[in-house]
Amino acid sequence: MATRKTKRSATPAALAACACVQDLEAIAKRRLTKAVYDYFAGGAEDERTLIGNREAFHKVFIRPRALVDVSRIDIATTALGTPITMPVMVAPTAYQRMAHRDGELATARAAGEAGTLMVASTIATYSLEEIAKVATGPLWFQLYVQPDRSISRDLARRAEAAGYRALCLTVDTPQLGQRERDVHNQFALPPGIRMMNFEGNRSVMPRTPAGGSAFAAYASSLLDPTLTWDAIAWLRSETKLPIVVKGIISGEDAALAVQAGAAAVVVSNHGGRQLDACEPTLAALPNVVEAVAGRVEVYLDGGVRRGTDIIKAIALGARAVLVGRPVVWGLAAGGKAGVQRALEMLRAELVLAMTLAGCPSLRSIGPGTVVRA
Ligand code: FNR
Ligand code: LAC
Repeated sequence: MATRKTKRSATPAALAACACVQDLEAIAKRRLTKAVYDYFAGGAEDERTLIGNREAFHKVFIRPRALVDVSRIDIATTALGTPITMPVMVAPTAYQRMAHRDGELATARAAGEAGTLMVASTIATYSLEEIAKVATGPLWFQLYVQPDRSISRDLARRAEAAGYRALCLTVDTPQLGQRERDVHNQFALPPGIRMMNFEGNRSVMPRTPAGGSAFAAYASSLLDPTLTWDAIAWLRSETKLPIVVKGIISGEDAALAVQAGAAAVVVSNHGGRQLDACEPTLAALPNVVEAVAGRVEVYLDGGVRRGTDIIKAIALGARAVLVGRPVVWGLAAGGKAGVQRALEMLRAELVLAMTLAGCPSLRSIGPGTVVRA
C-alpha cells in the first residue's frame, strides 16, 4: 500500500498560501491515501473526545486588556529547564514516514529551527539515534513500557546515551483504543514502514492479526496492560533522566504522578484516540493544576490549533502545550518545510493574540485572562 498519492512535497508557494494549520491538513488530506489520512486524523469510536478537545477551546473566551504596551511580546520559556523559544512543543506521534519519507528526521530538524523541543515516539520510523544525530534542538523520548521490561530499559538507556533530556512515559495506553476508521479501512502498515527502534529485536515483531485493523494488532504487542504506578519508581531506578508522565486527566492521578517522582505531567487524552468520552483536556486542566499545586510543570495537548488556544491553556495553568496532528499535517504537506510552517504559524498566531489581548508576556496571562461562555 502506498502512503502518498504523489511523492513531491507541496511547493513553497503552496505552503506560504496556508493561513493556519487547518490549511495544512487540507493539503495533507489530498496527498495521503485515505487509510493513512484516517489513521492520523482519527479518534476512538464516536470521536466524541477528538471533537470535545476542540469544543472545550471554543467554550472558553479571552478577556483582552486595553492600553497595555504590546510593542514587544515575549513568548520564550523553558520546559524542565530547557529553553524553548515558544510554549509549543512537538508531541510524540508514531510512524511519521507514512506522512513523508523524511519522517521524524524532518520533524526534528524543523523543531530545532523553530527553537523548540521534539518528543520522539517509541514507535518512530527512524531510530532514536538517527533522530538525535540530525536534531538541532532538544529532544525527549516517549516511552511505551512493554511487557518485557528489558526492552524498555534498553530504550531508556539508549535515549540517555543519545542525549535525550527526559523520558515521557505515556500512561493512557494500556491497550489501543478502538479507532473505527482503521477497522473500516482494514488498516495495515504499508510496506517499508518499520519501527526502527526495534530493528533486529524479534520479540517485538507483529503478531498475526485476526481481521479488523491489522495495525491495532501490531501496536498492541508493544503495550503492557499490567502497568501500575510502581512502573515510575522502576523507571527512575533505571535512568537519571527526569520523567514526564503523559496522559493524565484527573487531579487524583496528577497527585499520584507527583508522589511517584514525576518531573512533569502532560494533561492529555492521546488526541482523542484512546478512551472515547474521555474528558477534554482543557476542561481537565484546572483540576490537574490544582492537584499539582506548583510542585511540577504541567503541559497540555489535544486540539491545540490556534494561538488563542495556547493563551487559553496557559491562562488555565499550563506551562506549555504540545501539538500532534498539526505537525503531522505539516510533514505530509511539505516535509521539513511543512513542519516549520506549522510551528511558525502557531508562533505568529500566539504573538498576534497576545498583542490583541494586551498580554506582552506569558507571565501576564493568568486566570483572569479567560472566561467560560
Ligand atoms: C499520537 N499520539 C501518540 N502519543 C504517544 O505517547 N506515543 C505515540 O506514539 C503517539 N502516536 C500518535 C500518532 C498519531 C497519528 C497521533 C495523532 C497521536 C498522541 C500525541 O502525542 C498527542 O497526545 C496528541 O496528538 C495531541 O492531540 P492533537 O494535537 O493531535 O490534537
Ligand atoms: C497511536 C499510537 C500508536 O495513537 O500511539 O496511534
